[in-house]
Amino acid sequence: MKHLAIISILVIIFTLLANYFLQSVGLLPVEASEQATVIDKLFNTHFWIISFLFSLISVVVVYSLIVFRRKGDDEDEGDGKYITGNNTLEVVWTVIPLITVIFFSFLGAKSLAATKVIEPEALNVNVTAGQWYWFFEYPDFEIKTDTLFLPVDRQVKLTMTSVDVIHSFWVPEFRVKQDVLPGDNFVKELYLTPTVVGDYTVRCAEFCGGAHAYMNSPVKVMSKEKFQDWVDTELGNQPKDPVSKGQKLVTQNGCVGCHSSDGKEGVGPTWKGLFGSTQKLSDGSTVTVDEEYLTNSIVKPNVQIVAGYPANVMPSNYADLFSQDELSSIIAFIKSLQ
Ligand code: HEC
Ligand SMILES: [Cu+2]
Repeated sequence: MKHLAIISILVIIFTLLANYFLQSVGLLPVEASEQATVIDKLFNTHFWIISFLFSLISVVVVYSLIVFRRKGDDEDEGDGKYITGNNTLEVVWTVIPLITVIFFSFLGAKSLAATKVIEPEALNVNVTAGQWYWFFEYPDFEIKTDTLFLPVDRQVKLTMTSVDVIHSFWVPEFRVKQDVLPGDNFVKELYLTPTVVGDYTVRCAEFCGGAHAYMNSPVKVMSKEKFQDWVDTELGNQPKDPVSKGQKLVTQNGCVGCHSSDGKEGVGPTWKGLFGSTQKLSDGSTVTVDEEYLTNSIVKPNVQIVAGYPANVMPSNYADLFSQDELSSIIAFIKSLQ
């Protein structure tokens, strides 16, 4: 009884330690899709079971080795007790694993179903795999590309086919994986809802010949606005006149969260009637708002501070963010607000 108590406590401690170890070695990359959350839950449950089984076996073995070893003055070299069968024990060690396995197949089926939930407003992308490339088509926009561009937080439905052998579409951060088969009868679908903006890589996860290992393509998950921007660029729908271009830029880059175009007070001064006016600065001086002043206010926002407004609030990285052309479009837009 004493041994059983000690072993139970040790098993619990080692289960916790083993699980902590499994969680902290970074077995899984970032979780970047809704489907990944489902899969990771399952993974984590497995980690617990693995930790427990590992501890149960190794603790009992190591404990027996140490505690039940032959002591120095022990002269008895006879055999141990001969045991032939124990029904209770056999039923227990059959039924417990059986229930565990059935439970996990239930969890597995449930998770699989959760990764296949279809949302009606999903973005359609047709994926073609070939030796050795990925190719993507957006039927709604008639865009073709070899980089997979995806908007964040919107489901995408990948309709996939291969032109030659079997490939497999896999972005580890999204967790879900799907074989891509040749032939019109074997078109496969995969549903993804990216949740983290960033750059990923789609790999081929099915050996498909010589350059299989290099069958990688970039996957770019971007904000909804950036995605729309990309679509507009691809379709040649970008505004061409500087004022509309500038308006688009200030909306996309969040300037309008602090600056109004209609005279309303905000975190920063309104842009209405700004150009050509005389602006009071916090050091008591005044300036006439011209193009040079506007440029400086955007790229070096902390040099000249408008009186009555806080310094160091406006982001100071716009010099790196905007090209010369974009800056002049923004200024053209501000100028137009008379
Ligand atoms: C987090 C809030 C914030 C954001 C975002 C922001 N600004 Fe500002 N901006 C300010 C504040 C506060 C001031 C006033 C203090 C100063 O002069 O730095 C200011 C001042 C300015 C001025 C000078 C205005 C005047 O009346 O003289 C211009 C021009 C300007 N911002 C343009 C921009 C542009 C273009 C963007 C986006 C690319 C932007 N700002 C984004 C807060 C912001
Ligand atoms: Cu392949």
